Amino acid sequence: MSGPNSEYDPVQVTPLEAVEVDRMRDDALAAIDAAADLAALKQVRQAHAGDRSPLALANREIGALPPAARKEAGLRVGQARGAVGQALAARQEVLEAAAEEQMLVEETVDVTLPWDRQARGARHPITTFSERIADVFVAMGWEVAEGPLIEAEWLNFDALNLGPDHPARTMQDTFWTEPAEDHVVLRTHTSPVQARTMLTRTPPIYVVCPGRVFRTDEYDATHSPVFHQVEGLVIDEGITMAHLRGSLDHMLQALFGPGITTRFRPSYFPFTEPSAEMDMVCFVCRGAAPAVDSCRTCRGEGWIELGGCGVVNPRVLTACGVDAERYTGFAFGFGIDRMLMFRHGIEDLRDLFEGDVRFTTAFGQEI
Ligand code: FA5
Repeated sequence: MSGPNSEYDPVQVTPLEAVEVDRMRDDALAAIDAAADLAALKQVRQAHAGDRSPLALANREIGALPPAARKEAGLRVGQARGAVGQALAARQEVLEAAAEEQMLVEETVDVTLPWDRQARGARHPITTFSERIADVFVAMGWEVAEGPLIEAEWLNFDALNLGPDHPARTMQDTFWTEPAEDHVVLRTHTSPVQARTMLTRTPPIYVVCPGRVFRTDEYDATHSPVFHQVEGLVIDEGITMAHLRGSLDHMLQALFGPGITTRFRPSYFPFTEPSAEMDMVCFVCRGAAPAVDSCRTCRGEGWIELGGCGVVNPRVLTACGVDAERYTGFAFGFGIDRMLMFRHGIEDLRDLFEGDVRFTTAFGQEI
């Protein structure tokens, strides 16, 4: 017969013996110490502090002890688990700091290394400004029209009331292609797009056409043999010079800011009658320059010349198949490069074409 039950039976609760609990704690502390990185520490945490770790299992045994033995065993296991928890937290901190330091070393960028990045291009200011102009009209419901750069002589001149012997043909010095019998030119203005549009569409017509044009002009600070114009054409019933003025005032205010006023000066173009040169008040001195004689933008004029415009000549309407009894229209053709020069205070037109990065960086070109 066995003897009476003692209050504490070490055979049944081996995991709770002091030596055993100390061993579990020391095993855990050694494993924590040995964990070389955060991933290893995660595994150690699982093995020595997780739900199925020896200390957790020992903790569960406490409930099975006689009440008098629970306190001492609970204290022992609790202290051991506390020591493991603290060691884990301390090791976690050390390993996190080490990982961060290593990341900083690995990801260091040596800013003194030679630079080998390919420069990214940017769109040319003439392109972006042309699109901006077109956008102003598109927002009013106009369409963008296009035509070829190499154009039939008839569309560049004859259809626009510039017959072969018309003296105004010499106003635009022309590049002719060979053989001459083909009667093909590099378009001298964007106005042939007017003719093409009228020949292919029926009114009402509201189109804007930015594009490249060519003339045998000298290359200097205000002229280039290759430059850009924007053409506008409206054909509808009851169109007058007032509509022309309103449309252009709107365009200029959208591009140069509110309060920009305009003026017409009498002029002559065979394809418009009456014709005018349009000026806008200098957007820098607002017309004060003649009095103060100091504005670099308008060179003391107070006004900036933009280009030609007028009411479409009925002869042009007829040549292009539009009923001149029923419809009237207006047209304009402005130099985009010159407008851009004024807008940005560019003193020499050649800066726009020569690709000097000191110039183009100001317009977003990256180097
Ligand atoms: C014309 O070309 C007419 N087709 C404009 C027009 C259209 C009038 C519709 C009426 C109705 P002009 O030759 O003046 O007009 O040229 C217009 C603008 O182009 C000029 O005001 C100027 O800003 C610009 N321009 C002319 N030649 C050059 C050049 N070589 N380099 C840079 N810009 C130029």
